[in-house]
Parts: sequence; C-alpha cells; structure tokens
Amino acid sequence: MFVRILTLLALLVAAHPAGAEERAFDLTVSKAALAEPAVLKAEEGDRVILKIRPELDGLLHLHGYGHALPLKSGVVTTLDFTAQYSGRFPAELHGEQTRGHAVVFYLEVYPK
Ligand SMILES: [Cu+2]
Repeated sequence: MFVRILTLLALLVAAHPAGAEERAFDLTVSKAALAEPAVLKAEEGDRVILKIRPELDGLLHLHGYGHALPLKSGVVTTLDFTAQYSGRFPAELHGEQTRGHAVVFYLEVYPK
C-alpha cells in the first residue's frame, strides 16, 4: 500500500513541470456574470482548478481544450485540468437559458 502511494506521488510530480503553479478560481454562473465575462489568467503548465457555482442549467464548453461540463443550477461542480496550451480560450454556456451561446469566462494562458 505504502509503495503504491509513493509510486502515485512520483507520477504526479513527473506530470507537473518545474515552476508550474496551482491556480484556483471561484466562479458563479448567473445571468449577471454572463453580462460581464471574467478573465482567468494562468501560465502554460499550471494546474487550473475551477470551482463553479451555477445558477443556470446548461453545458459549459471550454473551447480549445474541449472540456464540456454539464451544469445544474445549485450544484457546485469542479473542473481540474492542466493548462497545456497557451492562448485565449472562451468558455461558453450552451443551453435554453442562454438562447445558444453565451461567454461565461475567458481563459488566458501565457507561454512560459
Ligand atoms: Cu461552445
């Protein structure tokens, strides 16, 4: 058991390049938030942890990264990933309440 944990730790360390940071964001997805999309900043290789509090239903789609996350009003959801591509990526909410697409936030990933 102990050896297994060590192996797992070694894999985790190997997966994160030197200098990578953890960036945690708290986001509320509401009609007001959609009127003024947030800009989230990270650097290439960082671990991004988004804690999302939806006040609307829909599918959150982070373009460029291909992440699609179903949101249900009142159910807090976390999206945890490595910012492996640099650039500016819109995350959109797809659903009836937004009548198609609405930008929730922009993720800006700066090259290292
Ligand atoms: Cu989309």
